[in-house]
Amino acid sequence: MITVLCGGVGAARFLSGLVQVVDPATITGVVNTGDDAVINGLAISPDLDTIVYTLAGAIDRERGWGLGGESWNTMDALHRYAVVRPDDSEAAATWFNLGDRDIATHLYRTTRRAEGASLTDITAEIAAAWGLAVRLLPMSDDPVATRLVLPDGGDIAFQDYFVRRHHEVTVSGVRFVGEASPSDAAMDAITDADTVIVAPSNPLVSIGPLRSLPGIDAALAARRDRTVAVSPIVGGRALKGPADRMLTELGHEPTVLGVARLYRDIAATLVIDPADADLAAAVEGAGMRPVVTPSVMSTPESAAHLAAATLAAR
Ligand code: FO1
Repeated sequence: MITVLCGGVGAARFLSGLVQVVDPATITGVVNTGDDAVINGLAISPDLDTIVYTLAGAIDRERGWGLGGESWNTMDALHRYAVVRPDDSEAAATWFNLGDRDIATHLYRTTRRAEGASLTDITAEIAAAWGLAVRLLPMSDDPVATRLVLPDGGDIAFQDYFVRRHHEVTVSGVRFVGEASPSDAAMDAITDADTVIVAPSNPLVSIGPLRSLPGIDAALAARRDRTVAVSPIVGGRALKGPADRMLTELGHEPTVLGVARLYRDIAATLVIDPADADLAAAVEGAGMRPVVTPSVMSTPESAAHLAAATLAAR
């Protein structure tokens, strides 16, 4: 059994490679929910949905989120109300784009939440509706909110930072708010797995929320020799999103060495791209065994290659 610790787009592409090289029924994804938000009254779990849509072959590949071939009639209609919205209201939020068909997923999740269903059960239902064989688990059934600390000491919600402000503001810290525990299923998936893979996701705001849950880091450290991490940084740049800038702003080196220093306590091996081969010795010096293999997942074939090389690195 293989368990993959997941954020959003990078993890989704990695899983889409992994299902090509092993039986999908042997794969469990434990997914970050620190990005989750209630927007326009809808419970949205962006990382879970990105993974479901990607594995179902329904993702908009260019954006990396939402459904391909979407229409936006609801968002267009919402603009009518944005002009009458009181200043202190979050109604008619048009900064966060919800496609017409994507909204169906959020309506389902929101209604099931209101009925008292756990996010674990709802996620299984959504994955089944899309015909997925991979088991997807939210990291927790409790709400956890990733918040970005600004230089003035105030903090903002993740989607406010990422989407509303286009991750253009400087951040001075990350906070995870909520008295959350990992779900039993998520914890078991980590402790029982033959191999744990840390997907090429942002170490601070995608994998960080998972690691902030009580017991997760200790469980990973206890099986460190059977855990492989894949660097989301290639040639000093994040493949997608603000991970490189965020690493710098928060005092880490924006390279595979910085990634190794963040992961060395929980994983023995770090997969890095040939573009970073010159840092392999430094990664080793930091306490991780480097494995060099092409890590840019621009095609289904390259994602499958990375997944196979990651499994071979065990
Ligand atoms: N990302 C954007 O950059 N702009 C959006 O308007 C946006 C809407 C959106 C709607 C549903 C969903 O599941 C994801 C969405 N994302 C959007 C992506 C998402 O918020 C981020 O990529 C993740 O939270 C980071 O992993």
